[in-house]
Amino acid sequence: MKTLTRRRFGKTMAGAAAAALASASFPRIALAQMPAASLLQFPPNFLWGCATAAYQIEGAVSEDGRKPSVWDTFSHTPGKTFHGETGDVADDSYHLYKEDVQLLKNLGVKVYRFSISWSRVFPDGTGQPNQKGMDYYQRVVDELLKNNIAPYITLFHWDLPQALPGGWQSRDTSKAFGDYAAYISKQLSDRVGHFFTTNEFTCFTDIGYKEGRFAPGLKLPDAQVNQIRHHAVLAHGMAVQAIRANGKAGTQIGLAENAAVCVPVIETREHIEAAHRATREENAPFLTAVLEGKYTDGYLQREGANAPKVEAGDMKIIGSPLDFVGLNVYTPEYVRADASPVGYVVEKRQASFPRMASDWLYIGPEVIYWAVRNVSDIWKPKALYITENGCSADDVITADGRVEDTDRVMYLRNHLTHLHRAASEGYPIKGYFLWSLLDNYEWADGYSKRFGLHYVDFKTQARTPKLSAVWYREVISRNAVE
Ligand code: GBH
Repeated sequence: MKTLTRRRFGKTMAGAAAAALASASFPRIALAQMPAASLLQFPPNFLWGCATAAYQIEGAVSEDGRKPSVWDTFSHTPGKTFHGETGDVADDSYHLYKEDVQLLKNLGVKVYRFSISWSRVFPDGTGQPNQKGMDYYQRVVDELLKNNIAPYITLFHWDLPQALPGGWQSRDTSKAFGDYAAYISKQLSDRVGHFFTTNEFTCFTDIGYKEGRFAPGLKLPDAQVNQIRHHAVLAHGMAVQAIRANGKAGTQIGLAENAAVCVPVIETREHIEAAHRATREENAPFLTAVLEGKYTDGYLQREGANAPKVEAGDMKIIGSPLDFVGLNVYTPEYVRADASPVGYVVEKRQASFPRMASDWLYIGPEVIYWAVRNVSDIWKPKALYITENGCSADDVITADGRVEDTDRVMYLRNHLTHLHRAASEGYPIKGYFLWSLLDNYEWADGYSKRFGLHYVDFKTQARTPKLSAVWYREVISRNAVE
């Protein structure tokens, strides 16, 4: 890998990465040597995958007619991101997508979740589509299908077209999102069977408009933030209806949500019930609204005069039936039963609670079991996917091109063990998308936090499989975790 220092390395890269994956530097244990009984076997046809997002990997931000999103503007504003880093180049996947598909193929994944940059396809957010932008996604889909990998598409992963007046403060943006979803589903649903509307409501509403740490970097009062949240869930519902009306019959629609995951402090009936109550209330503006078609009384009471203004018909749109729920799962909230009116308390985390390389990434592998179980018990979705799970680690590449990310392997192995519990108890969990295929632009953290199975040298764009990539390939080939 050392020799791959060219900016563009074309076909050699995929070959080199494949060779590194298979190389003697990570000797493989023959499957026959593994006592089958010690493996936690996943259901047949379980879908193993990886996830990425457009602004985090594509680069090519002004190419072929793409116009800025709010993240281009935000990242180019001094002081907003780590060292002022932007997604201008990122992983250059706009040009290197074929190599990236080979990385997926070498892992053996069956599914790949990626997002579309709205402003690549509609540079102004609405109006005329940009054919060249659309063509890129057609090429990516072609390449995936050619390699027997099913594309799962996220329509919105935070990169809102800058041109939309008022952004999510405007109800017109929800409508524009529906129109964009209609267009994409017409273009792609002949070959793409699964769509996610939005990714993680809280990150493009609260964090963007209330805390100001993500684009567009505003700090608005609660009443306005609640209205923004409402526009976001409304946009989701409008997109669901647009895809149903314009996509091929049978197209599967869901969303990818980082719901607050409430883990009972002790697995007893009272704490489990408290975790259920907490799950509904802690997710009231978002997942609960989407899955119930209403805001909880608790949310409306808590917000009082700041509650969102809801127009007739909105809640029905927001609650449009889904084919599946996607959950992005990272960090647990520990909940215990309590005699207060809400009936639960979210515990404060002790200072000693372990975490990965990102400050917020507390480690509690049972989070993935409870994510599936709480959502299933409360709302009985037809199907669930883990749409993201993974971690940052302080990866170091050795002179001979190895990344021994034993901490990431530990993190993933433990999470999959708990996911196995959910599958074996019969919850309808269909697949798992590991975040992420490769190191990428980690939003406000710039390139300082690495989440990939593949190490990316951002100067050369060389991709190197980490130990975790080799490990994940084993998981996939055995359909089991050890
Ligand atoms: C996901 O968010 C995103 O979907 C993905 O794009 C991202 O790369 C990945 O996880 C890893 O972060 O600034 O300390 O307040 C996960 C949920 C919510 C976690 C926002 C980080 C901000 C942390 N994220 N949060 S902090």
